[in-house]
Formats: sequence, structure tokens, C-alpha cells
Amino acid sequence: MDEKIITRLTRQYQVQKMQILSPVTPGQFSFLLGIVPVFAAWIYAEYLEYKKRNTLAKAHSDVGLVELGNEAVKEDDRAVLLEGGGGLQSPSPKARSSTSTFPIFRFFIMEEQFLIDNRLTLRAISEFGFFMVYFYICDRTDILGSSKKSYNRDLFLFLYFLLIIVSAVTSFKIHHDKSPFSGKPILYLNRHQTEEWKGWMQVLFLMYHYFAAVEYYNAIRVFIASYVWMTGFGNFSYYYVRKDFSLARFAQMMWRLNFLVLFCCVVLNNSYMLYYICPMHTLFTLMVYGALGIFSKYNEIGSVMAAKIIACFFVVILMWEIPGVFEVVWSPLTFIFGYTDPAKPDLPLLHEWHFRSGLDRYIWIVGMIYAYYHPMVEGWMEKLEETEAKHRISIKTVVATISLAVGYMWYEYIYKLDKVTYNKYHPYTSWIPITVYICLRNVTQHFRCYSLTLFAWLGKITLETYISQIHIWLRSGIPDGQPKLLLSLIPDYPMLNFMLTTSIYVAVSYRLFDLTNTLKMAFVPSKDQKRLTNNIITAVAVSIALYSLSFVFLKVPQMLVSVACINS
Ligand SMILES: *[C@@H]1O[C@H](CO)[C@@H](O)[C@H](O)[C@H]1NC(C)=O
Ligand SMILES: CC(=O)N[C@H]1CO[C@H](CO)[C@@H](O)[C@@H]1O
Repeated sequence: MDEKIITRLTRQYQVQKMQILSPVTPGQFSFLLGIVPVFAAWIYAEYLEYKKRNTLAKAHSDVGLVELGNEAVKEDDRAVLLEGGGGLQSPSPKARSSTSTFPIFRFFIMEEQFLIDNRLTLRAISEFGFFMVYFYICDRTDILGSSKKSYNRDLFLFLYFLLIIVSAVTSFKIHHDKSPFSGKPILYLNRHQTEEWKGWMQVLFLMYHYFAAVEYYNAIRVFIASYVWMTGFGNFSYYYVRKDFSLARFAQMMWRLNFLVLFCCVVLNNSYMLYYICPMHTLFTLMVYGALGIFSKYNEIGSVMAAKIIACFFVVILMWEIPGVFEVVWSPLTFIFGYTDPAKPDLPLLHEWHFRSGLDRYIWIVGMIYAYYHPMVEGWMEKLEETEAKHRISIKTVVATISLAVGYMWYEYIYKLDKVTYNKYHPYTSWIPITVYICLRNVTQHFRCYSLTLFAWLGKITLETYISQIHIWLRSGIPDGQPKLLLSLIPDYPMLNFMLTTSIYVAVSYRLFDLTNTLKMAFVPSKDQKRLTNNIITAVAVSIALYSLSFVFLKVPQMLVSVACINS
């Protein structure tokens, strides 16, 4: 008994000591080494730009260019279109011809034209660096306070429904989109709908974390399954139709999923698995990519596709259902997927990865199957829409009734189970609520084409809100810690504090979403294979150089000190 208390006290003491000291890691130091010159270069570039504007005749100033740059940042898909037409990196043909050397050298010698041309990129990097520093300050120092979570069902539901009402009143929108492929109206699961779906799930998911609303645990599991379902669905549709398996596309996808999280891991000294959504989506995206990319020539043939789907099931069964296989396959990658929660130090390193990826092991395949049959179901629906009203209404009623009944059964017999038992059934049953939702969401023509833009907007930035919540909305305090605390900017006023931190947090997440895109366009060009390869090599070289430098810088003094200690 006494011993237990003592160990707990020592652990607490260690935690507190860490919070105050939090020794700088080589990764953090290399981030600093990297960001400071970029920041200086950006300031200098702004100055050069300012000077140029003052000297140049007004007609020559490139205000238009700046605006084009800002425009290009706005939208994911527009970005792809604009990219060919010159995003941030290649404003003038003259500058382009001299880019034959690695741009990094032009950066090192601070070539003026280079800095002016890339001013917006430098600005984006600096802003990104600023946010990372803010993350660090919020989560790893005691400059800002923290408070405890508290849950009140009334307040929780009040806030959630309030948001729904507000967004229904202010951002209700009816769409009449045409499909880009067939020119016909998109019948179900269009982009607005999936984004809105992501949005309202995300809000509940985040509030669940903020208020520690443990009673919704099972619902959150279903939401995460829905995201993974969408990964399967969206990526399947994309690769099936576009057949674009290029390195550029692949790099862009990886950038989108892992850019922010990579820097969070470095700056906050966290494991990748702390942000388990990212490795999970990366894995399943890769699986979809692999499933369609291998023998992609034969994707049109039905039996090949069936074989591929069966192969996917086979891989999943092999990896997750047969004990031991998972550990064997992933143990070489433990340095990426290993994780130890400081609060539960005794679990095996791969436990978290096994648990998280296992929960949604099948649902991405279900998403792929739904995507495959999507055109067929749309065909049916079109036909149904053309039949006479009586027939149509009766079919719709049957569909709705069956969905409701199945949904109710699922709720009664599966959802209500306790957390541990529920998790056992989850991988095999999560497709039920998802299917029910899809049927109900689409049951009438009106339902189908409206969406709440506010939720759709939130749905776009789910990845960023997911990652930044841990640091600038909640608080973990120590490396790899689960966010058990709340960030507190206004002590003693929990609601005001909630409002303030939420506003900052959502705004920062939105900026990070934008910046990820801006930087993606600057560094991962979709057309220029050679530049992309150059960039990848440069990135690796710069990271290694910075890391070695920081390592030497941090470790050598330490070693000298210990040598001195031994000698004396
Ligand atoms: C593929 O899945 C990832 C992860 O969910 C998602 O971010 C991305 O938008 C998907 N790609 C497409 C084309 O839908
Ligand atoms: C099953 C069902 O009712 N599907 C509907 C989905 O939405 C489209 C929108 O036009 C309707 O036509 C379908 O009837």
C-alpha cells in the first residue's frame, strides 16, 4: 500500500519536473534551426518587395500576382486546376529558367529575385512555424493555465443542438449540382453531403473530448468507422474513375494526411500513434491505393474487381483475426507505430496500433464496395424517380421503414452494450448504422440536396481540428500524454474560456488547413516530376543536416559535462 503511494508520488513528481524542465529534443532544436532562417528570409523578402514596389512604376507592380496567389490557396480542387497555371512557385518565366540548380542553394545565398518570387511560400512557412510555437507554448509550458474537464449532459446537448439550430438558420443550402462525369444531377452521397456528415460527427467527437462525455463512447466509435468508410468510398471512386496512380498524386495524398502531424510529432516530441486517426487513415488509404493500383488495367472487369475485394478481406482476416500475425508484420515498424501512454506504461508498444486499426479493419472495404455499386444504385434511383407517384412513395416508405427498424435493432442490441463488449462487435457491425444513415439521408429528393454549409465547412477541416485539439484546446502537458486537461485562458470562467479557446482553436485549424494546401502546392507539384524528386531529396537532406547539427549541439555539451563529472 505504502509502496504504491510512493511510486505514484514519484511519478507525479516526475511529471511535474518534466513540465517545468521539458528538455529540448534534437527534433525540436532542428525545427527551430530550420524555421528561424526562413522567418528571417521572409522578413527580408517583404522588405525587398516593399522596396521594389516603391521604385517600380505603378503599372508594373504585381498586385495581381499576389491576389492570384491568395486565390489559389482557397480550394482543394481548384488548387489542382490552378497549379498548372502557376501557383506560388513559378510566377515569371524568367525566374523559372534559372531554377535549374536546386532552389535550396538560391535560398542559401539569399538571392533577391528568388526571395521575392517565393515570398508567399516563405510567409506560409513562417506562419506555420508560428502556430507550431503556439502549440508548444500551450501544451508544453506553464505560461498558460489549464483546468479540469467536467461533464454535464444538459450543457453538452444544449451546445450541440444550439449549433445545429444556428447552422440550420444561417447556413441551410440547397444544391443543384451536376456530376462532373455524367452531367446528371448527383443523386446521393455528393460532396456536400459527405462533408456535412463529417462536420456534424466531428463536432460531437470534439465535444466528447472536451467535456469527457464518456457515455457517448460507442457513438464515437461509429463516427470513426464512418470516416474510415468514407476513406474507402472516396478514394475508391477517385482512383477508379481517374486512374491516376502517379508519384505526384501519391505524394500529395501523403502530404495532406501527414504534413501537420509530422511537425506536431517533432515539435511536441510525440509519437505518431498519439494522433491515431492519421496512421489509420494513411494505412487504409494505402490499402485502397494498392488494391486499385495493382493490375489497374483490369479494374473495369467485374471478376477482377471481385477478386480484388476478396483479396482485401483475405488480407484483413490474415492480419487481424489470426493471433500473432499482426505483431509479426508490424514489429519492424515499431519505431513508427509504437506508443506508450504515460498513464498506462505496462501495455505492449504495438497495443494501441493493433486496437485502433483493428476496430475499423473491415469498414474501408465496405466503403469500396459501396463506391463500386454507386453508379448502379444511382441508376435504380433515377428509374424509381421516373415511376408514378404511388409506386415511388410505397417503395420509399418500405426503404425508410426497413432502415428505421434495422437501425432500432442495432441500437437496442449492439449500441447499448458496454464499451468493452461493444468494441468486440464493432468491426463486424459498424456497417449497419452507416448504411441506415445513408438510406435515410437520401430518402426524399429534398433531403438529398440540402446541406448545412457550416457543418460542411467544419467537415473540411476535420484533420486539422482533430490534431490541434490535443494541444491548443485541450492539454496533454507531457510528451505522448493523452489530453486529460483543458487549456485555460480565462481562469474561473469555464464558459467564457470555452468560447475563447474554441474560437482561437477553430481559426488556427482553418489556417493550418489553408497552409497545408499552400505548402503542398509549393512543394509537391503535380505536373513537374523532376522538381518533385528534387524537392524530396532536398527535404531529406535538409532534415538530416539539421537533425545532425542539433544532435551534436545538444549532446556534445552533455557528454562533456558527464566526462567532467567522472573526472572530478
Ligand atoms: C482518401 O482518403 C483520405 C483519408 O480519409 C482523404 O483525406 C482523401 O480526401 C481521400 N481522397 C479522395 C480522393 O477522396
Ligand atoms: C431510395 C431513395 O429514396 N432514393 C432517393 C435518393 O435521392 C434521389 C434524389 O433524386 C431520389 O431520386 C431517390 O428516390
